[in-house]
Amino acid sequence: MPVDFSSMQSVVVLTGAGISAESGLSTFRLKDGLWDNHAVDDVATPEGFLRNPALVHQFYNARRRQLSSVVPNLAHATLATFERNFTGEFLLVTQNIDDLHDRAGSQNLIHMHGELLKSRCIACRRIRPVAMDMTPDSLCPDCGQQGALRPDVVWFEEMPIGLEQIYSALACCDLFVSIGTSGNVYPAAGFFQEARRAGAQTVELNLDPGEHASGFDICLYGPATKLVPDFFQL
Ligand code: BV8
Repeated sequence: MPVDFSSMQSVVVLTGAGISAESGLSTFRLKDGLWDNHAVDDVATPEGFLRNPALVHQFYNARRRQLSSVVPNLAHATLATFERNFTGEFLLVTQNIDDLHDRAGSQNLIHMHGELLKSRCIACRRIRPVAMDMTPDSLCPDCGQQGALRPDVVWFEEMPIGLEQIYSALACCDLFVSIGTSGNVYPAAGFFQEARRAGAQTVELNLDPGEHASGFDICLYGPATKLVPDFFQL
């Protein structure tokens, strides 16, 4: 179902784990997903990290190691190409902590749940690129503190990144496209309502209907590597 992009001034796209599925990265809530094999409270909360930092580091180390063996897929590439060609404002907000949008060339990109390839020191708060495994014995390269490094990701009950910029983009967008997310996690799951409130057309591109499918103007279902190029007419 083509959309007339020529009349559009501002497009906001939200992505979730589903856009990286065809690159070989696990999603969270589908069968055999990340949450099937790990208790969320144990690996994606500040309390879980305090309780057992070694387990949390193992969970993120395994996901970080996997990044070197996957590449962006056609859906990631399509969004980067569309952004280059689009004459209006384009913002890509991802819930994903992988680097596939970055490697595909997306520029105006917010990782609202943080990034797997960054570490944060609880002691000195410095954020740095990280490619190696971290353990509770890792030393902070800035302040030297042992055991203070954590993945620079947003866990449950922590404040997502870039919300002010995201909400101001949603308040004036003509089109909001949600790709590969189940719509289970807030505040991302509520972005489509903010866009609707601004009078935007809302679109869900997903393998199957998300939690809020009935709230979108256009819903198209199938694999992202087919839906996204078709929708963005590239
Ligand atoms: C917040 C860590 C306050 C990083 C994640 C009590 C206290 C505080 C907050 C809360 C609370 N109770 C509830 C909340 C809110 C809470 C929340 O939403 N809970 C839910 C469970 C009800 N949210 C928070 O805590 C957030 N912080 O609220 O701060 C605040 C906020 C605003 C203003 C003021 C204060 C923090 C949320 C971030 C949590 N961190 N992970 C990591 O390990 O990755 S959540 C985790 O879920 C990931 O980040 C992931 O990105 C996110 C969403 O999952 P999806 O990406 O949608 O993945 P999923 O598997 O679910 O779905 C995949 C979809 O893809 C499916 O629909 C499938 O059909 C589709 N698909 C599959 N294959 C394909 C495909 N589509 C297309 N093609 C394919 N091939």
